[in-house]
Amino acid sequence: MSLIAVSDLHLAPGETELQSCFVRFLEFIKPEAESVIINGDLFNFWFGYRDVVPYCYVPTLSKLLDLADSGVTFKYLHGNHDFNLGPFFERVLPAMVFTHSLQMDYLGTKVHVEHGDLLDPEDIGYRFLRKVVRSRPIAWLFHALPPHIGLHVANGSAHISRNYVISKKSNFYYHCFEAAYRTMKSGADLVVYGHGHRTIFSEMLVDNRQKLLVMLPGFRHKQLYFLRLAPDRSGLFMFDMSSGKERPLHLFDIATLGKELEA
Ligand SMILES: [Mn+2]
Repeated sequence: MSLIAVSDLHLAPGETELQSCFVRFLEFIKPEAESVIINGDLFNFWFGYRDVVPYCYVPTLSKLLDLADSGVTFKYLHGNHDFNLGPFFERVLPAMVFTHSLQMDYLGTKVHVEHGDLLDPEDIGYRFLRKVVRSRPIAWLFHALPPHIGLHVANGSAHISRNYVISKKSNFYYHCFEAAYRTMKSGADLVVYGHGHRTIFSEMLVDNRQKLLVMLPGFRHKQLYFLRLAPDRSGLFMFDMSSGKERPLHLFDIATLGKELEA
């Protein structure tokens, strides 16, 4: 049995190919997955309305339910595009929802998962915007507007999406490593981020212990990148949407993470 993590797939209305790939991927992992972590930005925009879900996402939602029916559990971390998950994810599926980060133990390895939109402390403008879009008046406005209008406006402004690249001027990746180092210093053995839309697979030595930082990029060149934690086959993998097969990118032995190196 394995734990699977994905991030930043940015599913969007009208882009059925990527959604079909995700549905196919879910079917692919169904026999082995014990738990699936969605590390934010699964959708380009999601708002948890009280009574409706956008019909364009029915293939994804029904496949998630299918996995839940077969015993798979879900953990969903807020992204910056999907932070108001609402009844479907919180009560129907249901997923355990995390607003910022999640810490868990997997086979003795301490795992820290975080979307990553707050890693850059210099990005004051984003922090302000984040507070505004997550405020009660904005949520109230969304509930008050007919869904087709709210979704139209939000999808229109959220298309920064998959091809989004962190600004060259930003020190995002520097902050990423710095935050990971701090998190490892306080005990984590494996740190998993998303948000950057780039792949990072970096072994780090902290307090003479082997640690690992992974950044999941979402889709890259029609491949869905995912992290698998399993006793015998842990690693960063790519799922190819045309062949429906997986390919390992970096494998690692989860039993070595957090272990002290011999002098
Ligand atoms: Mn993001």
